[in-house]
Amino acid sequence: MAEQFIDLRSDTVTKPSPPMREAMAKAVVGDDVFGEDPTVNRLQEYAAGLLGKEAALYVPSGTMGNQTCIKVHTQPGDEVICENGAHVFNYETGGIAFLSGAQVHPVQGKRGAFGVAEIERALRPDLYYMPKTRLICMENTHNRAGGTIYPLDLIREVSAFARTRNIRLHLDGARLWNASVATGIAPKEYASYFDSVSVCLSKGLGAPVGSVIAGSAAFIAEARHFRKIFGGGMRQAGILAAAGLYALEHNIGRLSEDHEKAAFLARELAQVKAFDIDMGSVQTNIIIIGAEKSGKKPEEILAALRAKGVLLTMGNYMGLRAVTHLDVTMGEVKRAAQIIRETCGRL
Ligand code: TLP
Repeated sequence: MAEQFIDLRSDTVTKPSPPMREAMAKAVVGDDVFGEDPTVNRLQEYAAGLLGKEAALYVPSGTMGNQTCIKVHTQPGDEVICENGAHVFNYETGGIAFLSGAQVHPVQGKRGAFGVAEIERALRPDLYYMPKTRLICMENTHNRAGGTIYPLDLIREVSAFARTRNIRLHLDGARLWNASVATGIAPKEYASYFDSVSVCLSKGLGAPVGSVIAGSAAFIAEARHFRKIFGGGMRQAGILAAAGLYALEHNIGRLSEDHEKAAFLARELAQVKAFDIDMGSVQTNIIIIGAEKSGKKPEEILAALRAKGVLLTMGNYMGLRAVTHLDVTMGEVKRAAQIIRETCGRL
């Protein structure tokens, strides 16, 4: 049934391709809790190399990647600065409070990015009755802001500042590959400004499962401990890691096609009177569509589109979200654009 939909809900909906499945079937495996799965080890070494870090660790999801890193960096009662729309704050089920006992201090960014000025306003003075500002999390690309790319000069500025204040820096790089392909800035250049990085294999890269976190060898040793506590110690995980390796080796460069599809779709949808799209925020594969002017609830619009065979999802406040990915062709994107314009043109 789902086959007949043009599914633009997320780049997480992609399914492993035949050659990826072949790589999975042929994977040499072992028990990864003993550190003996050669394919997992190969994936970790390859990812650490791409990110220019000493070591890396395969984890089942982006959420576990972020939350494990946050756990290593913080103590209960600490404060974590992140952007208002950050995934770690909005979509990880309160994980920072639940798993780390830390609290979030959100700051308002511009298209998901903030600099030293915003951090300085949120920074806690060194007083015994105040929480300690221990960690800053940044997201690149920023999902809720519309797949926006974090400007490198801001990252540099924040990183230099954090180092002088002894504050750790974590990057939620679920879609770092998209930022890198769009800007030509290597993942390891981006990662060099952070103490830890989490990247996803199961979004635009098309693997069925998995993320990788990277950092110093000491950091990853500690992360391995918490991954086990969080239930993420896997056994013959090489069968999944093989898909991740295939994704890293074959599916990064092609993300530019997803960006072209998103740019096309955004231009088409910008012509719908009831929609508001910040075209400047359409920088990679995500489009956030404001629909407040329509006077309709986003759920109603989503249902009307579903009835016509197009799946979108909720974006930020009162908005919708469309995401392009490797399982949706330019032809399907054109068809979706036409259906959305026909369905929403009269709102
Ligand atoms: N994002 C999902 C939803 O949870 C919203 C999506 O469809 O975009 N960081 C970022 C920036 C993400 O966008 C996501 C997933 C994650 C982390 C978490 O990854 P998973 O779903 O593997 O836990």
